[in-house]
Amino acid sequence: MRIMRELIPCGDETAVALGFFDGVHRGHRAVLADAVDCKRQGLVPAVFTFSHTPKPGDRNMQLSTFERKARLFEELGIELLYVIDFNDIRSKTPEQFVSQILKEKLNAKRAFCGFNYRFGLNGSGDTSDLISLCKAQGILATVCAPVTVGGLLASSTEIRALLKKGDIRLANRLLGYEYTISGRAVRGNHIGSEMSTPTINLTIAHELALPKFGVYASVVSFDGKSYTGVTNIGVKPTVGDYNAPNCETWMPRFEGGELYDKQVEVRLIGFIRPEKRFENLAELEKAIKQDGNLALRMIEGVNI
Ligand code: RBF
Ligand code: MG
Repeated sequence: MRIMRELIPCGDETAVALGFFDGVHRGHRAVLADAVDCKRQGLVPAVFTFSHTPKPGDRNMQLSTFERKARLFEELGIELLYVIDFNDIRSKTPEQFVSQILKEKLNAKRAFCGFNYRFGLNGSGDTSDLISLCKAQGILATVCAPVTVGGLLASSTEIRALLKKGDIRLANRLLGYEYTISGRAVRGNHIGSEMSTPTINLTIAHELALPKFGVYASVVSFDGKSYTGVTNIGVKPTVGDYNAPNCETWMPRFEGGELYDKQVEVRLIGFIRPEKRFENLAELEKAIKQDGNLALRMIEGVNI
């Protein structure tokens, strides 16, 4: 997938999917799939999106880092990604956006967007504006229908709310993949290695939405291998570690080995319990082992 960070012509005829695509959820996937289908007509499947410029107080809002988003686009068959600073185009009217960007830079023949798409100066353009303005430029624009899963609208807002409630299973169904925290393993406080449940610690990208603090059954991947894990997302009230929220995982079947600095992915599969303050470390250790058994049962269907 080619990534363009400047508004320069791409040189191809494109079918472009429009949106911010936070989370690349099932609703987004419908839009992206329509663009990818146009490959059969000889068009290059493209995405036009914005780089996020976080404002203060804007932390922990996004369902995907840019890196994950880009990877998901690529997996879905997108071949060209324009990721543009919003400030560079915010003053363009809907007409200018269509003629100067979709037509002149992306050479779009088809355009696809979600049912609630807005564009141009102050979001003044809506989907019917897109259709008519595109038509005037020889571009066929299509508005994709909303996607519902289990009676819920697949939307970033809905998914954020489900994560906050700890309903990871439904959040994952709306996403179309498992909510994932990834990063390099950092040093923990070493209490875990004294506790017979050594853990792997990841810091959580500051822009990423936080699930409800608590313990989750998870699948952990590194070095091309995957292990069942049990992951605490939170601030560890028992050990008084009230710093930034941490993602800490014990893998009951992992027999040790240095994990520090490894690139790790933690996929959250099922909610086990809320994070709480234990009376002492022995109680906490007992709980972690119990959590581990539950995770093995949930993910591998076994008891140990
Ligand atoms: N810390 C807490 O203060 N409360 C918890 O409920 C809690 N649950 C955890 C569950 C699991 C599966 C893991 C791996 C850790 C948990 N922790 C919890 C973090 C714990 O305080 C941390 O592992 C210690 O610092 C030992 O490293
Ligand atoms: Mg949306």
